[in-house]
Amino acid sequence: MQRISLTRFLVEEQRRHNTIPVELRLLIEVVARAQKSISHAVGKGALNEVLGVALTANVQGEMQKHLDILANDILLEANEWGGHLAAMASEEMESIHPIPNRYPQGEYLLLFDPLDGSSNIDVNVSIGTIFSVLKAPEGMRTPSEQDFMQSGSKQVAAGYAIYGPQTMLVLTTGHGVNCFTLDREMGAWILTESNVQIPDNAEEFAINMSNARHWHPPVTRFVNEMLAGKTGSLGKDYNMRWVASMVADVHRLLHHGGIFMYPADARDPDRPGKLRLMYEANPMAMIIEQAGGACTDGKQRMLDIEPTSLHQRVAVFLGSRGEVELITQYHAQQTQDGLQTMLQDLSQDKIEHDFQDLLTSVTVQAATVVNRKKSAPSYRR
Ligand code: AHM
Ligand code: MG
Repeated sequence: MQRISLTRFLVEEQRRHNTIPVELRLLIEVVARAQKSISHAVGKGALNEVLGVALTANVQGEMQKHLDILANDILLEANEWGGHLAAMASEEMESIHPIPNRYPQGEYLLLFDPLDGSSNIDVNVSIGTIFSVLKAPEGMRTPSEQDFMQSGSKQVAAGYAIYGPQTMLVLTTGHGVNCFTLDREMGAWILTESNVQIPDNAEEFAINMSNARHWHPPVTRFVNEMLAGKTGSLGKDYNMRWVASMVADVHRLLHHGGIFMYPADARDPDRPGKLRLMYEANPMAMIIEQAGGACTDGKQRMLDIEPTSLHQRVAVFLGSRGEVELITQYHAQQTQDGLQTMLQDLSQDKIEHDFQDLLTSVTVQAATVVNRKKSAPSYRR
């Protein structure tokens, strides 16, 4: 097998498509180097004394693990000095991290979830690092949160590293999806899968079933249809998997086909799902689309959503195109049905209202006639 390193791949990609300028290549290489260090720390586990809860909470109010913080620090440190970035944002930090003045400022913005699948850190189940790269807006001087408010379609690169039985890097720069495996002895990322395409024929779904009682009707309907198997309306037997690490669930369905769902539910109307648009949904959506799949929030294409805040949460439906289209259609149908009922109620109200008006006016007229009659002079015959 010819061994193509990450650097060689990126250089040749630039020659082919002209979409990876040197700064972007160097930036991706630095992120990939940081991911090697994180992989090393994760691999050491208890030997590194980094397992367990750190007794701090992140901006989302979730308990941080030692490794969450370590991974965050590794990424910050590795990316600060290279001169390719203007600022970074992380799921683990409240506000953005501009590049300190002592280093040159570059033209890119980097976003990351340093260690996704936190609940699996201490139990030796696959976890990962997700990242997304945006171009800083033209003319930007001091980076602010506002500069990050760009839809996912503006991403120039996205990827994740998965720390599992093998450590792998899955990357897109807008021309397909490629996977690299970490050669641990050599310390090198080697291209092991080119142009990954998500199979159309989905037979797996991933969702946290314990939330079923809170789901909205379109999700309940869709999951019930999948559970009905061959004899149901979808005519297929589906298998279910839930690792509770998005990277692991997405990595599996990228290869097997299927649909991953983390829907919004009825518990808290102000919380549209659990996952974050900027650190999880957008980079995964870019990867999935580049692999021929689809990703929506149930209503619209994920990559078209205009973000309003850095830590914004969003419902996620991603995977094989057919399944994602179906659940999105069910959401649209629910909205349509809701509107129709509203219209019906409205027109019912209107009929009642008009009838009341009519009744009032008839009563008034009748009263006038009666009064007129009463007040009319009575003639003796
Ligand atoms: P995290 O970024 O704090 O690890 O949370 C995100 C993770 C995803 O990887 C995974 O899909 C989901 O949370 C699992 O959630 P749950 O524990 O509700 O099943
Ligand atoms: Mg996460």
